[in-house]
Amino acid sequence: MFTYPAARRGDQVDDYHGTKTSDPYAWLEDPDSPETRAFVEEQNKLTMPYLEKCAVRAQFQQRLTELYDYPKYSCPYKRGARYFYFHNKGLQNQDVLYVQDHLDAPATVFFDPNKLSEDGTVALKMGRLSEQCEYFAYGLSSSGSDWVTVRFMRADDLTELPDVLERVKFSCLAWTHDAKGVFYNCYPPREGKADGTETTSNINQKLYYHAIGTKQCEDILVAEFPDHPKWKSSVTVSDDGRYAVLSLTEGCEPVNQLWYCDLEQLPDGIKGLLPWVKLVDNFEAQYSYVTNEGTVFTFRSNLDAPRYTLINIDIQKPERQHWTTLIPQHDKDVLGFVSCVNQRHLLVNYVHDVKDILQLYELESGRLVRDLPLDVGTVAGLSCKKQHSEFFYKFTSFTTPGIIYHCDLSEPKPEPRVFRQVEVKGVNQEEFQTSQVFYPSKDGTMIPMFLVHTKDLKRDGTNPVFLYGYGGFEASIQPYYNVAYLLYVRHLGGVLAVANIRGGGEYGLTWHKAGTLANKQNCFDDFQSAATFLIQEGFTKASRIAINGGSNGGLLVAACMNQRPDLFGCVVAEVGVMDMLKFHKFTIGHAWTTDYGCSDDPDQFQWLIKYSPLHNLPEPPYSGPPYPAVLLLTADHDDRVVPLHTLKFCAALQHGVGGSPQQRQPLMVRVDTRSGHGAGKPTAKAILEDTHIYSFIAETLGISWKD
Ligand code: X99
Repeated sequence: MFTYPAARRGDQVDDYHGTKTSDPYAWLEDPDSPETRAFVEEQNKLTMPYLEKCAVRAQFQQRLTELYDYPKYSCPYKRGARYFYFHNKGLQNQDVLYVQDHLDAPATVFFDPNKLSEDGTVALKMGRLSEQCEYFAYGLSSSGSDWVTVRFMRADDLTELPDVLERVKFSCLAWTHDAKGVFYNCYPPREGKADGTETTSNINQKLYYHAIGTKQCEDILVAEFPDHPKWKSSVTVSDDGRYAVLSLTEGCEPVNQLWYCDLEQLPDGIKGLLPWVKLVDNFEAQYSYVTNEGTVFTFRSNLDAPRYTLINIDIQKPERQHWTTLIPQHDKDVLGFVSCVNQRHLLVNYVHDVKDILQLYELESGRLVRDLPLDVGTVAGLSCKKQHSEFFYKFTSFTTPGIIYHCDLSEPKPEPRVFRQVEVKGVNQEEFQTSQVFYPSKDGTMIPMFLVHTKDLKRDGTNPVFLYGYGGFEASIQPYYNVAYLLYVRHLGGVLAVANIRGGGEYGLTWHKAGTLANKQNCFDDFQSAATFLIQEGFTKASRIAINGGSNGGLLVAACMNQRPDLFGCVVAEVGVMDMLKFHKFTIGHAWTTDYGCSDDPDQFQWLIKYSPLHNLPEPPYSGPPYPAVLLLTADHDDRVVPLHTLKFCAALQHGVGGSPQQRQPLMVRVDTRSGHGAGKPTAKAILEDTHIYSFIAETLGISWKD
């Protein structure tokens, strides 16, 4: 039994369309109050010693550090005449950007974020070289926050420019081809701090042009949407440099408006609000710029095509009846990313049952030229440019850290060749087996799931399982390399299961929509059915299943735990959305109403109250089945999903379940500092966090270390 810190229960009651809902821990919404700080401190005082004392902690940490220490590389990309690529020697906190004159030439450091902080908490968020490689514009973020500061450097001699752009968030960063400046987005100044620990709503984003050598206060406002505070905008400068292509979004749904501006038609350059031409002025479908040949633009789109298609629009004949299909929708596979290469080719990715396909097409005709060889897994990176004949792509899978291929289409018989392959040290890939299974969900829908385990696994119904899911925002969870997963399989004798539940984009827009809004329960049913399947198939039993998810996946595992506390042995919910009635009020939460709906609407309130993790916890005294062991994680600079979700959920969980005499498993929260939602997390923090997560799972499921 654990004694949890006492947390005051306030008397706040909210009225949602006549339904009174109490919010006793609303006081935790203020991240700066002494009471909130004390709550966090007391929780950490309980959690951190517990995590540190877990039986496998030292071995896991040592082995994870050892196995994580392998060189990592991104695909190189060419700018001007030089090649740039990211590289991490192994345990460096942040990847370093290198430059070389040609592929066999020695590389030198171009930009090293590790130099910017002692503890690696300053990360490079975005970096853009100008077209002829005169300048490098780059955005830095601190402590994992979404806030970005943009700076500039001369690319030839690496001298810093005085230009600084602040209050940048959810921004594009696009050079005009004359290298005179960049398009970027920022939010208007507001009262109070903006360091990522605040919770204030991000609204009224604006689009600016910053001319090199000027002050930010002189930046040219090129687009704003005062009647639409939730709109976000993003500029792509066309491959030929002539057009600024503007995409407008309202939330996270894959739909946008598409406006453009002919930069050659501006008599004195960019001097004020641009004369945007509205090619698409509604949010019915998504249009992503691929390339253009003169006035004929190619877009990836889901217009009447839930699995996506390529369309051509001649902006001189913008009416719908003139739009043509370049590559039609596939019968089954989802058209993924598309890039133009070698002037007249397209590199096209398809997702076939959650595995990647890569093909080369002709831009002019949409004709398939050839398949590019790819093992079973994921294209984790692709670099190419329309005017260059060569391209690189990086393959990864659960057991392959990365193989980078290089291909030059100017050769007489171009053939992709392995350019770089990192050796997996310490783990023998031969010991692992990856498979894909399809299991039925509650409504009979077949759900794909990847399983990774050692080849000698016995199906004796007792194996520990690590079941991961996400289920939202059209995000597909494709195979990826994660050292901690391999340790779980190899040294904790576990089975990794990744369930491709609805809400994601695995089979396109239809699959996505089947897990949103009124259909959100499908995500939870799919995930619970994964656990049931693994039990029925003899892999495991409920008390040996750990479930894990982050962000929308934190919501997933918390909701599943409330619905079936008996089905899982351990729940690890990272940076989760737990208060479904209030999420839209904080930072960028309003953008997620496209997946979740919003409690302001009476019908949507009814969907949300049914599964909101915070609102579906038991009241004491609780006498139902004991809850699984719970580890919640959040961080003080998470301004994507603000920590209050996890803190309120933790207080309510400990209050509702923590006092029950049958509850033997811990219900804990780990609150990190100088850390955020996940992006840009330094290696040292990532290793420590994974160590704590897996040690907690091993401790609470009763797993011992296997050498
Ligand atoms: C977001 O909230 C995306 C936020 N975001 C933008 C960016 O809207 O990061 C944007 C515009 C332009 C540049 C960069 C950005 N997302 C992304 C959701 C899931 C996602 C998220 O973080 F759609 F994949 N969530 C947290 C959803 C629930 C929990």
